[in-house]
Amino acid sequence: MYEQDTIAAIATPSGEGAVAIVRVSGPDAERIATSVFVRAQGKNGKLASHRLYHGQIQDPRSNKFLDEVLLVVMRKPRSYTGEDIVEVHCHGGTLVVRRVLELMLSQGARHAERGEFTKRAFLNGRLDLAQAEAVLDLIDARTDKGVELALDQVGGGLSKWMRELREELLAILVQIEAAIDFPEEQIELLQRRELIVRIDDLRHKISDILTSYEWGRLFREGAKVCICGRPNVGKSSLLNALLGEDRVIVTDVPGTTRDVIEESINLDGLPVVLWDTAGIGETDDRIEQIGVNLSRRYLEKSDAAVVVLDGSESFAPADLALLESLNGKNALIVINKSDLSQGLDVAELKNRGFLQSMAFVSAKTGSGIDGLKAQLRNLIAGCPEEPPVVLTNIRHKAALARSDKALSDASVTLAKKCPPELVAVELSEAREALEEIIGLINNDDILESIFKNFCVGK
Ligand SMILES: Nc1nc2c(ncn2[C@@H]2O[C@H](COP(=O)(O)OP(=O)(O)O)[C@@H](O)[C@H]2O)c(=O)[nH]1
Ligand SMILES: [Mg+2]
Repeated sequence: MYEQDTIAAIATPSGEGAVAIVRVSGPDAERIATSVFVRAQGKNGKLASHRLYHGQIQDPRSNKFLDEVLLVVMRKPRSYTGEDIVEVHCHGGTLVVRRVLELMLSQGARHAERGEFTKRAFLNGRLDLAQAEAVLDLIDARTDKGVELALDQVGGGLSKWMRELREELLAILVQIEAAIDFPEEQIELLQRRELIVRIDDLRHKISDILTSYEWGRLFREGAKVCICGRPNVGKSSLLNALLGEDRVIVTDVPGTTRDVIEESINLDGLPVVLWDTAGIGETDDRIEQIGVNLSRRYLEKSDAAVVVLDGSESFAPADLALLESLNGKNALIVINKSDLSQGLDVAELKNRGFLQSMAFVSAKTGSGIDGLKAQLRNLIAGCPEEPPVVLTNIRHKAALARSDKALSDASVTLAKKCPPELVAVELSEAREALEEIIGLINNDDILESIFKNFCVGK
């Protein structure tokens, strides 16, 4: 068990609230907290663990009462940090809770650093590193999916996979090491082949997990979709139709939208930011031209484009120029104004090599909008199935990629019949990268860079 001094901090956000919590953790937590706590109705005796007690906080130096509180002792190891924890639930309000904290500090606690409670939970083996980091993801989560993914990782979802990969890697390593220890037992051809297959298998699993990162990012941060097309094709109308409300001004005067308008929708759990841009096309108006340039920039930084064409008219050169400029970008062609008689030659689109999927809609009547939403979700999220494990942390991604690289090297080294020592070095590198993710190997730099992102009190 990792022993330290006793730390204290306010665990709730600053500002007004019904309740504010002071948290104390460490070997002296119970002594410190109970030395300033007076139970209601003069009761005393040892406090039971994991039970709330009603009473008051009193400064023993002045005998002054600071607040009426609820207090709970959580004795180790059944606590968040794995140490003795005391939490004091005060009345919300900045001053009261700060006084209670100061009192704890005057009794011998030290003010906690950022993330120090969670760091202790990690060092005491209550959480592994990936789980501890997911606590931060949970705090930062801004979408339901983000919460769900973070909760899964706090619960050890990712860690379980990492441990399994590591087990398999260790099993391979054992065989290689046997060949080192007993040099007369050369790695036979068959065994060599089998080892390469097992390494490649491992790499497939890692590669699946690596690709889930992009999926996770989209669901946590949301996808950015740029609605583009030449003026007056109905981009703003389409945004309104997707939102289900009249948010953007729609006129029949080309060039009405000059800024970029940003709105969010939720496509069956996938958060999407929609950018309605000025029309992209030739213009002599200087202000409109600024809008057009802005549109191009937003198009570039979007995850996908919705290219709107006016189905009631034939192609304009600007339509084709826009489609050509997409250059492999993830895009959906939306043919709007399906309520009017159609003048657009759809077959020509395919003949010209624009093979993106198409949606036929009327932003005016709402026809086709639900289908468009489904198509858009599919375009962005690719496989609609959720991967079995989702990588969300850039540190984990980098470590996994390192592990994969080392495995690939090991596979090549094996195939070249190099000495087993070389293979062992590469496999060990792959193993260490996996161990860094769950914190079986850690160093102070990694820990510091992780926990400095937490708030004080967590
Ligand atoms: N009939 C019909 N008119 C539409 C449709 N969508 C947009 N419009 C009209 O087309 C004009 C331009 O629309 P707007 O959304 O401002 O186009 P934007 O310049 O691309 O943003 C307006 O008069 C709209 O009412 C549609 O689906 N059907
Ligand atoms: Mg517009």
